[in-house]
Amino acid sequence: MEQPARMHEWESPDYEPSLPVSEKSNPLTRDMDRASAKCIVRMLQACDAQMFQDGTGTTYQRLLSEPVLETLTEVAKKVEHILKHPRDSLIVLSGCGTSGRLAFLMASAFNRALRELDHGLVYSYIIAGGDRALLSSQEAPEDDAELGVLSLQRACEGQKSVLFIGISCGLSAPFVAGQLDFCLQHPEVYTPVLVGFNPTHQARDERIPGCSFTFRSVVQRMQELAKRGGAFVVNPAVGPEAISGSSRMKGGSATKILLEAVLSAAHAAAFADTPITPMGIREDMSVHEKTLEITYAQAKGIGALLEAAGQSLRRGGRLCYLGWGSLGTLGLVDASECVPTFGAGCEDVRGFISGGYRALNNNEGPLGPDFSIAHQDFLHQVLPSLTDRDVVLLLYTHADRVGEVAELARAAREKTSNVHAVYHRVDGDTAAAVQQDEINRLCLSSLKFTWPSPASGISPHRWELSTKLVLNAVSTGAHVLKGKIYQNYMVDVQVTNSKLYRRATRLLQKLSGCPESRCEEALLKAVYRVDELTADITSSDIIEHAQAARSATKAVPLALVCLLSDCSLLEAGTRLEREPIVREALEACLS
Ligand code: F1P
Repeated sequence: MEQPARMHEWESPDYEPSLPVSEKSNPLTRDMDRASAKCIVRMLQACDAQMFQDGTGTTYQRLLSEPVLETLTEVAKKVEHILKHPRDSLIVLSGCGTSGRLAFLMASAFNRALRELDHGLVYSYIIAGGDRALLSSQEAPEDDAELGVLSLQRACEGQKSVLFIGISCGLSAPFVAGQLDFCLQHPEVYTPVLVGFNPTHQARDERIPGCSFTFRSVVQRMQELAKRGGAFVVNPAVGPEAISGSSRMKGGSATKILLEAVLSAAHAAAFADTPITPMGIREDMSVHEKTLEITYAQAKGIGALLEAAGQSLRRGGRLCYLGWGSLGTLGLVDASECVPTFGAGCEDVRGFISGGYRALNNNEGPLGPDFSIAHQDFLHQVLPSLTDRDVVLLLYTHADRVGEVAELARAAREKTSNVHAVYHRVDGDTAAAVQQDEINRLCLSSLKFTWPSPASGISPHRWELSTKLVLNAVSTGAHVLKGKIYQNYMVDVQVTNSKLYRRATRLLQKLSGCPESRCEEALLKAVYRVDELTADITSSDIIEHAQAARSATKAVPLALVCLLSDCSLLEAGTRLEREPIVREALEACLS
């Protein structure tokens, strides 16, 4: 007889009941801030494995639950239809932050597949804040529902049939809510699909300025229409993030797993007559369980990399990702997320991609000198000042120009011994063995992943998810080791939009035990750098506070020190300067 699945602590209805899954703290990572590099990797592995756990016996749908597979099958059929009838039709993937970056990544990859088939391109992406948001945090536009609608209209001008895939891991971004609402109002053109990782009753219910709807009310309308096949809601739970609320991690991975399964199934149906079935989608997603296993089988190597990156950041050094192809894009994405998540400086973690904007192939093309992303830029701007304190991480596959990798490794090695590599190859491939040997000799550590050849049904795309997991582990772990995390909370988060502002206020309440009003007051004082709040400040709304917070570094740690020690901002600032490791500064206040 089959055993009923064991309920995990976070799945209990009593576990942090006021928070949606995407904002809960994960019981597995409670002590992450005190863990060694090796333990951090193990914790991340356990958290990622939750993506594939069975939800039987709980109220949560999971990635592989029947209803989720059924919905994904229906969505794949809609995609297939557009692929077969592309005239005046479009598939738009849209999201904010990481969700928008993944929308870009997938639209690019599947358009590339179409180009190879000489087929017209049908995918388009939208990211809140435009292409700059691919490379940096632009969180204010996430609150702007109207902007969401305008960018959707712009992307779809002249189209007669649009499949709109809106991604918001927390079912929370007003930018996406606005777009979904617009689709619901124009069903003759738009079929909306929502992708996120909370049950619908946990969708955000906060009023969106200037709108008559909330995210939750839009979801409810979608659910009604879904009964008639006019809309689709895909919202399995994947468990709380390793760092509370950091949806760039599992949220991003699950988005990739699930949408790639849908789009691959649709392409196989349209171009190879393979029928789309829930079982096929299930198999495609399940392969990623194996991707996780193969990746974390190298936990020791990942741990060593994380330790090197952590040491480097602690000593004021930099972490540079030098990538090729889509792995280069993943490096850019991971680096961009460190600023808002950990309060990192823009130079702390930087990504560079071979071929720069030509390879990125983004809608807006080159974004100017503030966004230099080519390897040439690395050679001119970073290499001259590179030292042993800095870490260089090469990200490539056997299909890339390995000679170029060796050349860059040589150049970096002249400046720092801290050169490392993450290299993927397909089983049986021995190309460029000589250059590969040279790269191995130049690198202090090399993580080599060998994937079954595509003939066995595992496509080379798997190395993208694998690289995402490694990079997320390295950048998250390095910041944990730098002391940027308290327990499993991001204490140095930027409060640059309403979601992050609310999260920060909640965190202050939790860690200080003070009432909400006092916490918000302390946060505002830290954002505006004043000891007394003026009427101007108190009469402003969250959007204005979030704007002011763009230039306020360390607002949350400052507010917390003020609350815990009942001191002035000046005094809190001095304490944090004396003890820049946020966790230790807080512990000193708590003890
Ligand atoms: C969008 C997002 C996240 C980012 C941060 C701010 O979230 O930009 O990608 O990590 O949490 O919000 P969502 O709409 O996908 O939930």
